[in-house]
Amino acid sequence: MRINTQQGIAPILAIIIALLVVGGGAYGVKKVSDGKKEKKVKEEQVAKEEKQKEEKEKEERSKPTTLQIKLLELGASGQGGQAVIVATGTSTVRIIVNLAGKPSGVSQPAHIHLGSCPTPGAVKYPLTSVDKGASQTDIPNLTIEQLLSELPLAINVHKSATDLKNYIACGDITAVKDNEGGDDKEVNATMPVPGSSVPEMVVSGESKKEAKVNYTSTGFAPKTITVKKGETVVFENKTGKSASVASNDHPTHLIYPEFDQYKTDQRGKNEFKFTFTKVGSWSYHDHLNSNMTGTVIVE
Ligand SMILES: [Cu+2]
Repeated sequence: MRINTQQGIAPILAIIIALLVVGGGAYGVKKVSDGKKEKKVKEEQVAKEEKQKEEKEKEERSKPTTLQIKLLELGASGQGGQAVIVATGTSTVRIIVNLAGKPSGVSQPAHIHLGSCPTPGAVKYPLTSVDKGASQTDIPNLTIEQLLSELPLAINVHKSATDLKNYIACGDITAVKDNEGGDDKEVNATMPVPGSSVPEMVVSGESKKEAKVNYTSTGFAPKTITVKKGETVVFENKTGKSASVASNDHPTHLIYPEFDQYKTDQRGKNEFKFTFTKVGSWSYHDHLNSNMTGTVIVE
């Protein structure tokens, strides 16, 4: 029997062609779908990046720049009020305390304490004493975020320097921002505070002499220094940390109340100049590290 080659091969060829077409088609389809996949991945990435950017911006916007703290009166003091914590510059926090109600005739020590009202713990940051119902304090090297990371903290006002155990107003610091509702809360860092002016230093005598005390990580040197009445002592902080020179006893600073860096316009500075106008032996300490002590003898 003669084999008709043409007839025999034709079906095989047809099958091969068919296979090629199907295979090629499949390959083509795969290629298209790959391309789609790539595009999808790219799109997803772009969307993800956009979302991250948005979130970052949102976070930036929600960074607190002002906190409002309600100060509740304690012991029926009649002196409730409010405190405002506001960022001034990049690394200074200003705390403004305003008490309503009948103002006390005396200056009223105030601090940020560890813990919560009405029984806060140790003093964390001393504040300017409240005078005629108002007080303003700048704390350098601090941000509101940092402050919030140290919670629980409470602002506490004492009845008087001689009656510290009696608390008259207290408010827990919370992360609630003032821009969440409310319309009467416009506050700015330059808001004047009545009664908060820094008292002028009274210098008696004409002595311009200056004595120097260096403060390093090992302490004040010289530890005891003797000066004449009217002489100025320059305390230089070389510890690399925040410090605040104040008369003893910690934390009331009452033996020489004016000799307290926090109460002067040199608050937060590394150099504190103080002119001694009272004869006596004045022990002092670094209020932020109260184990560090020294004595100025004024003759
Ligand atoms: Cu102190």
